[in-house]
Amino acid sequence: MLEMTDVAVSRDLLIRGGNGADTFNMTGGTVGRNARVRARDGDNTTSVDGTTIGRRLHVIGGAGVDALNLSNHARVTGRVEFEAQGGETNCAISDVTTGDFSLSSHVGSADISLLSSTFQGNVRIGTGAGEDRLNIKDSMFQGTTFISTGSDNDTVLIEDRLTMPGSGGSSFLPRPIKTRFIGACIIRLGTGDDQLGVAFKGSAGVAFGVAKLSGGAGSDLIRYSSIDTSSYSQFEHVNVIND
Ligand SMILES: [Ca+2]
Ligand SMILES: [Ca+2]
Ligand SMILES: [Ca+2]
Repeated sequence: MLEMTDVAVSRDLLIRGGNGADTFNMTGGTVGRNARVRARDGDNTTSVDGTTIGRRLHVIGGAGVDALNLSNHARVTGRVEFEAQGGETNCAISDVTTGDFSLSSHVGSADISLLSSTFQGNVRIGTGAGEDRLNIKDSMFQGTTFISTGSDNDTVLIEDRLTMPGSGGSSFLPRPIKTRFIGACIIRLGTGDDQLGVAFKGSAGVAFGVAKLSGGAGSDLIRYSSIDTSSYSQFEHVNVIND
């Protein structure tokens, strides 16, 4: 276990784990340029809570569980790269601003949540084999977003905060949409029986510019709410390919 609290690193930070279980927690503080974590084998968790990183955060896992948590107004000016290897992958991002974001995982399930965050650059998520789950909520994607969940039965949910109940009780007041894909959004679910849900169960809706949603081979379920009202998802152009 390595803990860093309110530490200011003027240039680069490199953390190397061993082959056991490694936990690295960074709370507050700053890194002037790049922060790099090589976690190696074993069950590893890297947490960044409220830290500002001037350029890039690069986390490389090994065999075993790889987990990355970013939270509490952490800010990465350049890019976040998470290269998980074999085994289970967990990634929780909440209240974070970053430029680009990339995540790659391989065999083993991945559980990813992107909540209340802003991605100012391009986002690329590839989760490969294994039953993967991706939940996006209340977040802004300013560049191009590419999501590929690979083989096996995967689930992708894209939501917004709930609408508020109206004074009449049963009706719901529309609220401004927070989950927006400003650049193109391409989602490929790959082989397997996959599910993609956009803005269900009282969600305020999700706004897309250009969306290309592909189920891939298998028995897939792609569901999205009605188009073109203030309280439902808005698509300028959507192309659903269920092949
Ligand atoms: Ca998969
Ligand atoms: Ca799949
Ligand atoms: Ca499929």
